[in-house]
Amino acid sequence: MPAKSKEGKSMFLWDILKMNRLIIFLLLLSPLLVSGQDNLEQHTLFVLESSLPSDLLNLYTLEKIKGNYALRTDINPFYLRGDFDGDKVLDYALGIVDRATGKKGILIYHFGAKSYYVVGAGKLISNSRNMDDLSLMDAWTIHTVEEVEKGVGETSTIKLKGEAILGIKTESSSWLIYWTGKEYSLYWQGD
Ligand SMILES: [Ca+2]
Repeated sequence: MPAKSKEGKSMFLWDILKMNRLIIFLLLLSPLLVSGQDNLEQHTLFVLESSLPSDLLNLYTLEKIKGNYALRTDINPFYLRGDFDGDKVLDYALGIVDRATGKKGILIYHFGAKSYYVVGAGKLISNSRNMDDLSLMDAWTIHTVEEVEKGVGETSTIKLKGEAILGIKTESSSWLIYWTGKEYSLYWQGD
């Protein structure tokens, strides 16, 4: 049946042409899919930035800060308020990501003193066993109790000058980030 075989052959060629068109279409579409993810990320960052209190936004949008650090989008809440230096004025702690290394940390703003500190995000944290990245922290909260129990592996106890940040790796470990009067230091709580 030559006519049938001819038709079958042309159908086969037609299928290949359709397949090629589909592949070309997908190849053309792929950059759009990637940029769609970028747009989503940009939108998330825009929403978070728009949600910042104006005092914290003014600090964050300084070129030397925003130019070097992106907002951390994978922690909730993405900023905390507490009196970290103990001057009775509420301060801010904001989750950030070092743009150069992707290492995560915290931007702490002493609102009364108008000074800020970067904890982690590529900078070594005092008494942290050489930690410069807080990516492991998947939850955080304010620690308001002044008396701190002696932590696992710690040789001395500490007395807090203000409130501290309790960093948590859920179902694993926790630590305090607290103001010593000169710098932010880490104090392990439990493993
Ligand atoms: Ca304060």
